[in-house]
Amino acid sequence: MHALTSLPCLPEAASTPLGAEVYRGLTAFPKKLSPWLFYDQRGSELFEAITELPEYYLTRTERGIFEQSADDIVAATDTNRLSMIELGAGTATKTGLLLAAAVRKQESLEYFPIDISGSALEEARRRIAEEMPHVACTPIVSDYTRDLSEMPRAAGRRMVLYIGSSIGNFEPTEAVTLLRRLRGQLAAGDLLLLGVDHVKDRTTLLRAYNDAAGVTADFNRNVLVRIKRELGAQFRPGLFRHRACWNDRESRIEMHLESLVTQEIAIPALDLTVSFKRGESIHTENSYKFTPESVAEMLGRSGFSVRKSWSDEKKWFGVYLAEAGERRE
Ligand code: AVI
Repeated sequence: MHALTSLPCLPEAASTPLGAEVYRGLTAFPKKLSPWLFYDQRGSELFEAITELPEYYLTRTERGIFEQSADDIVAATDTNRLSMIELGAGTATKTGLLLAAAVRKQESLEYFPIDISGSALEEARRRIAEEMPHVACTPIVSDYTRDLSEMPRAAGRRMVLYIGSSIGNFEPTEAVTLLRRLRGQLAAGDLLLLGVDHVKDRTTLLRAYNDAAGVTADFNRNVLVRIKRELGAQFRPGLFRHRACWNDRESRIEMHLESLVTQEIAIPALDLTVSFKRGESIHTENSYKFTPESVAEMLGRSGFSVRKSWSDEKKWFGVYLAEAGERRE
């Protein structure tokens, strides 16, 4: 005979992506929340502000690599019929340097920016139409982390851009799963241009996630502001402290929100009350840092092989051009 088990009857809000993630994350031990929760309108603005901070070297360094080597990157693709697809393109500001280099080489270019934000893509499309008449830009509004089936079938060789070290916000196994799914949508010989942040001295890494102006702290706490607003939770986000630390064994920066007091937080939309001890934290983000070897290994496990790479003088950031190998059945 089977024992009767009662399934928990959860409120409707727990079945939305946000509600389900918050329910799962805040009832887990240790508590955690997924980094995609950062990116509502305010979170995206705060992230834009982070990219301009003196301590946040990532964006500036990658842009420097493109300024220096965009022509060389395009030359290394070895074709005059290149098209570009960009995952998580946003407003595609850095990409302009690569688009311009491709137009110098082959006169015209098809470019497909993919992003979950329609408004960011519209801004990209308008700017490109104005400034780069030889680029045919077709924006695709889609969440590439869930669905890659909209991958455009452009003529010639496709190069997928996945820049900004976004791959570093996935757990290593998830990163390989995502890259393998991407490989599954490509033909042998198609290309991936991957931007990753390199392992470096701990002080530089920690400063990038602990800026003096407190923008990263606001970005981190914004997840709480969002839970408060969208799920009607009753608490003060200011009673959580932003904490970033370097986990050397896992090669990652971790971000946490640490409760400054013992408190109980009611989240009516989820029919949930969450208790925090003083000093207890919610793990909100991992940002993995790579070495040339660990990038090659991740790409190899995903069906790609590195063809060429570029870096800055200090070797702080890396841009890797990888080729999709033959499919193994
Ligand atoms: C989007 N991603 C690459 C950023 C990073 O550096 O991991 C997100 C971020 N988190 C804190 N600051 C920036």
